[in-house]
Amino acid sequence: MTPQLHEPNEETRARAHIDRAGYDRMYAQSMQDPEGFWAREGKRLDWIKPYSKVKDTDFTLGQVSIKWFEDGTLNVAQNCVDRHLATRGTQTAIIWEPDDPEAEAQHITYQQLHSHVGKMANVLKKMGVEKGDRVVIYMPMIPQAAYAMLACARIGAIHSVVFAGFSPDALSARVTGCDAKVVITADEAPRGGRNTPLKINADKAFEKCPEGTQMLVVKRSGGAVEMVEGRDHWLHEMEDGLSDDCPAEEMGAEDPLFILYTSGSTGQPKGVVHTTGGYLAYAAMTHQYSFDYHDGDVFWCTADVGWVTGHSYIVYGPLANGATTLMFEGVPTWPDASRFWQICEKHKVNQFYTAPTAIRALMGKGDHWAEGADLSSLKVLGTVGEPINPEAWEWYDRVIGKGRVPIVDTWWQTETGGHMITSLPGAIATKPGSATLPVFGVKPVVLDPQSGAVIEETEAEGVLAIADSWPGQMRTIWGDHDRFEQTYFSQYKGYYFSGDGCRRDADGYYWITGRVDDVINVSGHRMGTAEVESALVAHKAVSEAAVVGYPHEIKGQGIYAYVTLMEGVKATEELRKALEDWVRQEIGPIAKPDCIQWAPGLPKTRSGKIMRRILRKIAENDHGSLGDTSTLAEPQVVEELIENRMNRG
Ligand code: 6R9
Repeated sequence: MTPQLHEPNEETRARAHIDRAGYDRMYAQSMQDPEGFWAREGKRLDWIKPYSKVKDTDFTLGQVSIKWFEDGTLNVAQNCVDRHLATRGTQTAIIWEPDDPEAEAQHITYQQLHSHVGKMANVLKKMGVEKGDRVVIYMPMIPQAAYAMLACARIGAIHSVVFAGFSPDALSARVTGCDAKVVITADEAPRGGRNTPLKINADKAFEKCPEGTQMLVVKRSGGAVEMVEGRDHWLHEMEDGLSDDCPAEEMGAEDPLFILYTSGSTGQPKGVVHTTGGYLAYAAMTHQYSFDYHDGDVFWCTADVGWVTGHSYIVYGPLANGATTLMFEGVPTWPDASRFWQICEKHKVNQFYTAPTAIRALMGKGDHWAEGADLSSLKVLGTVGEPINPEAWEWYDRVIGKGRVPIVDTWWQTETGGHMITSLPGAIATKPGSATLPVFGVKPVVLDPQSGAVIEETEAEGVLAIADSWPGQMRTIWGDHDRFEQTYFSQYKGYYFSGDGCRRDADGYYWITGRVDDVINVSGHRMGTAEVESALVAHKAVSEAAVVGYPHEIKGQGIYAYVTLMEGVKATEELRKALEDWVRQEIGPIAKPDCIQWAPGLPKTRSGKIMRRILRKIAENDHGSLGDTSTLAEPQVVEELIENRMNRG
C-alpha cells in the first residue's frame, strides 16, 4: 500500500524559505561542491578570525579525523547572545513556563540573558574554572540551565549536561569520566507536581567523586538542603556583587564545546564530543530550514536539556538564530493532558517539536484535551526520537495540526549534532512514518548489512550509513578516540555507521526501521541493553541477565529482562520488585524493566555468547520464527523460556 502523500498547502508554501526546486538545487550544490556550500553556510556565524580552510575530514579506519573551519576562531555565547543585542536586545530570548501552571511564566530578553550569562561565567571563573576545564550541569528545566551552558561556552569551559532523571551513580560516573571541576545543580527539580531532590542526589554522587570537585547550587524550590563548607556554593550568594561583564574567550573552531554521554551497544555510556564552529553552524542552519523558522517566531522544543535535542534545538540552534525559545519545566500530562496545548495557546507557539512517545500518550487520553485550546498559531509540527507510527502521525496531523500544519519527522542522533534526514515545511511532501529526504550536505547510503556493499538502486533496504562528513558530526569519544573509530567506522569501511536500519522507497524517501544493534529506544530515550544488564548483575541475588527490547504501545519499546538467580535464591514477587527498584536506583527511572522473567538458563552458543535474537523473539511473542537454534549449547532452555513467558496482557 502506498501511504498517502501530503503535499504542502498554499499557506505553508507562501511562507517557506525554500520550495521544492530550491531544495533540489541547494542539495545538488552541497553534493557537487561541499567546500563552497559550507563556506557560505559558515558565514551564518560571527567569526573573530575568519576561516580559510573549510573541510578537512577523513573516514579511513585508523586515521579518522574530522575538522571543519579549523583555522577560524569564534565564541558560541557571543554568537548566541551578544551579537543580537544591537538589533533585538529587548526581544524575548527565553520564555520559561514553570511546572506549576498557576506560577508566573518568565520572559527573559536577550539583554537579560547577556547579563545572567556574564554573571554566571564570572562565578565559574571565581571558582577556578578555566578554558578547557569540564563542568557538569545537573539541572531542572529552568533558565539557569541555559545560562550555565552559555556561561561555560563564554569562558571556554566544556560542559557535560546530565539528565536530572539520572541516579547518583550515573551522575558520579559522568563527573568522574570527564574529571569535572564543578557540578552545577539545584536544590530540587519540580516536575509533574513532585520534587526530585537533585542536591541530595548530587551529595550521594559526590561520595564517589574525586576530592576537590565543587558544587554550585541554584535555589529553585527552597527545599531543605545541606551545604558542605568549602565545597558547595549557592549561585545567588556567589553572584552577589559580581559584575555581569565577562569577556568572551576566543575559541578555535575545533575546540570542544560540550561532552554528552549516550548509550551504545557495548560497555558504559560514551562521552560524545562536539566542537565549536561546525556544530553551531549546523544547529543554526537546521533550526532555520527544518522548522522554517522566521524572525519573531516562538519556537518550542519539549525535550529536556539533558538530551542532545535540548542542546541543539532549545539552546544553541534557536539562540544562534536570535529566536524566542520556550523552555518548559513540567510534563505533558500534569495537571492534566491539556498542558502542552494550553502552553501553545498561552505563548502563541509557532513551531512545536516533540517525540512520538508523548504524542501516543496524549492520543491515548482522548481528543478533547486538545480541542479546548486555540492552536491557530501553530505553523510547523515536528517529531524526533524514534520512528513515528502512522496512527500517531495521523492524530498529530488531524487533532493538533487540524490538517493545515506540516509535520517534519527529523531523523538524527546525539552523534550527528543536528537533523540529518527530514522534510522541509513548504518544500517536501510528507508520507506518515518517513523522515523523507537528506539535509543539505548529508549523503546517506543504504548498505547491505552482510557484505557492506552500497545498494545503488533507489529502492533499497539495509543499514543506514553516511558517506561523507558534515559540520555537526561528533569529533571523538571523550578520552577514547580508538573506541570512536571502532564504534562508527570499523564495521563498514569508509562510512559513518548510524546503527539504524532503513528502507529507501521509489521516491528516494528514507524510512528508519530502528536500531540494528543492542541499543533500545524507550520513550525516545536511548539505552544500551548492556547497561541494564550490568546494573542487574550488580545485585547480589543475580547471577546472569540478558535484556532486550519489545514493542510497547506508548513507549515504543519496553525493557524485557531475563534474569538467572544465584544458586539457592528464591524467585519471589518481592525480589522482582526489588530488582526493578535496584535498576531504578543504579541508572534512573527510565531504565526500570517493564518485565522481568526468571530464566533458569539462557540460550547460548557453544562459545558462550547469549543468543539475543532468540530472546528478542520470545519477548515479542513471535516464537513461531525463532530461526536456527542448532548452534545452541542447550536447546531445551528455549522451550522453558517460551513456556514461562511473562503474560503482559
Ligand atoms: C535526536 C535523538 C538516536 C536514535 C537514532 C534512531 C532514533 C531519532 C528518529 C529516530 C526514526 C526519527 N531516532 N530520531 N528514528 N525516526 N525521526 O533522538 O538522538 O538520543 O542519540 O537517539 O534515535 O534509532 O539512531 P539519540
